[in-house]
Amino acid sequence: MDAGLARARELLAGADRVVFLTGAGVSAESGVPTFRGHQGLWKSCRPQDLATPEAFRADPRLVWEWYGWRRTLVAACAPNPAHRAMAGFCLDRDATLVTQNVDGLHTRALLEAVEGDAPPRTLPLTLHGSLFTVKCTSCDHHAHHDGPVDAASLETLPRCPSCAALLRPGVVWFGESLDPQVLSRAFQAAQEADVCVVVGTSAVVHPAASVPLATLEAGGRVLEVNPEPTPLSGMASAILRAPAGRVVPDLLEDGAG
Ligand code: BJW
Ligand code: ZN
Repeated sequence: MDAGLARARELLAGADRVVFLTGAGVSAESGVPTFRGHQGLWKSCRPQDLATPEAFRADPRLVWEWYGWRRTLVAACAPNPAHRAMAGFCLDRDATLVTQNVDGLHTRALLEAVEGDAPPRTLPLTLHGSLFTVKCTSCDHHAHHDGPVDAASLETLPRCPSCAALLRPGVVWFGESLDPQVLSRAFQAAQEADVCVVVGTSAVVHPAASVPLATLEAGGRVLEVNPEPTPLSGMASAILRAPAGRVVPDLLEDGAG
């Protein structure tokens, strides 16, 4: 076995509690584009035009068109071996999955893993919301919403059933606060974890990128899975420079705990 993988498995074997922090890279092998990097979404679109409350106020039709396109793209994707390995690990071990991803693939992998059995004890903590929910721009209404969105004009965009204001995607944009309960559960899990496994994130967006720091500050270790270096790499006790779908199953397979 590769020395890096052996070291990483050893770290996990000695851990009672584990927290995972994942980002777009974990879904790359499922066909979901990442944000940054050569083929990332931000190469062809500017985040300030699409992923801020100001952008939605300025042009809700354009923003909904983009989110509608991403919904269709993600709906055609399936969990990959990394999602499935993490789901299996979370069902067997004391582990919490925290994700920045809005694609729902971790949840789908978990639900597939428990098919026919009782529902999983906990679902992933989704720091940045979900592509398949909406919230009202005026009242508290929020709901699951995975149907098609007609972004042909302002008049055809989805409206709130309670107050008729525009609905918006149920995601967290730049400059917006994350759900305080979700955030607090993520940081608590990170503080209590012996190991934080960070998979497929550039670790530049905060407060998500601070989750592994909470593990380190509480005396735990960080293990990174990413083909490229990140600001977290220098703090990691073990690093696997490989695509998540290839290496995460080997990392988490039976025997690593
Ligand atoms: C693979 C792979 C393979 C490829 N296998 N790996 C502290 C310091 C500086 C700034 C701030 C700070 N605190 C807050 C801020 C401001 C801001 C921020 O962080 N800005 C920085 C970018 C500078 N943060 C916020 O605004 C947040 N809100 C907030 O803090 O509220 C409080 C507040 C309010 C007002 C003022 C100030 C504070 C909210 C952040 C919301 C982020 N939203 C997005 C869009 C979500 C909706 C959507 O999807 O449309 O979330 S942006 C985008 O980035 C998305 C992602 O979740 C997020 C992180 O990206 P991620 O997942 O890391 O993806 P990539 O593409 O960056 O990286 C992919 C990685 O995978 C790469 O490393 C590849 O190498 C790797 N990879 N293939 C494994 N096969
Ligand atoms: Zn409303």
